[in-house]
Amino acid sequence: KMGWTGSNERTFISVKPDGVQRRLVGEIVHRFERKGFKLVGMKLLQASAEQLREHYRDLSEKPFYSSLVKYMSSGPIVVMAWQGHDVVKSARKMLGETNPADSLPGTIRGDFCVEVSRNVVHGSDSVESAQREISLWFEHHELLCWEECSQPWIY
Ligand code: RTP
Repeated sequence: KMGWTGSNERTFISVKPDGVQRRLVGEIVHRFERKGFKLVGMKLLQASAEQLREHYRDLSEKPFYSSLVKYMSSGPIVVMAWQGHDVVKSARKMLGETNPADSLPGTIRGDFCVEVSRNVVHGSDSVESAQREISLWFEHHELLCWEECSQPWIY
């Protein structure tokens, strides 16, 4: 079997308002680039409460649902689609645990935050969630399926 099996998998990553305000966008993008994943979609936007209620619809019964929607709409977020082998699972590892206090140093949450209610970054928890979330935040034409060029760009 080839090493490229499953390399078309995609996940949805977002830098939450606290991450944008703390200038962590570059740091987070850098980690995914260094890991070897491919950026296939990215934009800065102000999410509406309506979009966020849909994004977090599985959590609608949770006591923190409305404060979560308020937090996520409190400033711009960066939404991204990343592609690569087992990217959903790897990204969750790179993010750390939902609660930063349980996140190991070396993970994004382990390195940059302390509270579950300000945990800097979101990542899809399954391939199915990733597909749902990517189609919720991106138009089809905003996702680019690009290949490494055979031209020698680096000289
Ligand atoms: P995310 O969706 O942001 O990647 O987080 P997750 O799957 O690790 O965690 P989930 O349970 O889906 O929760 C979504 C986000 O809700 C906030 N949260 N607050 N007890 C609380 O106050 C609480 N629990 C969760 C966090 O921002 C969490 O990332």
